[in-house]
Amino acid sequence: MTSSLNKFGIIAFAILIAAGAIYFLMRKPIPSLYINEILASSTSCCPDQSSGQDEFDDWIEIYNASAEPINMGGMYFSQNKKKPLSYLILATDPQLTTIPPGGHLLLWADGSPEQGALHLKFKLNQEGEYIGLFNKDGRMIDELKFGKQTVNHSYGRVTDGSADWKEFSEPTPGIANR
Ligand SMILES: [Ca+2]
Ligand SMILES: [Ca+2]
Repeated sequence: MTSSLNKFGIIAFAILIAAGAIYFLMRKPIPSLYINEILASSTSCCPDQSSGQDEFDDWIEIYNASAEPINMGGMYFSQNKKKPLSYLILATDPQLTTIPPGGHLLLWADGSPEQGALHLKFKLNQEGEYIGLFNKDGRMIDELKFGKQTVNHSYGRVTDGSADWKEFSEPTPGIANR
């Protein structure tokens, strides 16, 4: 009796390990997206015109380094690494939220989600802060910790996807950093 129970336990354990391994191997790789450029304080640069008026909103540019289109709908931003699933990017408009291979997407950090799927529920802190981009399953895609920002200057990767960052006096929202 005891040995058949043990056998059952071992089989159940083996099945559990196999299921875990299959899940681990089958899950999708983390998308090749980068937080590529941000603007945390704007009075004249590149207004958001989605309301019909010029709104000098904060923004976050994302770069798709992969050879496939990537839909950001369903992903999350967070200002707190311990709470990755803070701000959902709505999956209601894939045409808006899909980035072509090698392309860029501008998300407005304007605290006005009613303006559409590209408008986030939070704004960036000009004094500096943490922002992270997280996959649907909570895995981190990319993160950035930035310091105090100059008005109308952006902070971005020196070139798209590069490891080095710099301040840009001429921001390049939605196009390659240069
Ligand atoms: Ca806006
Ligand atoms: Ca850019």
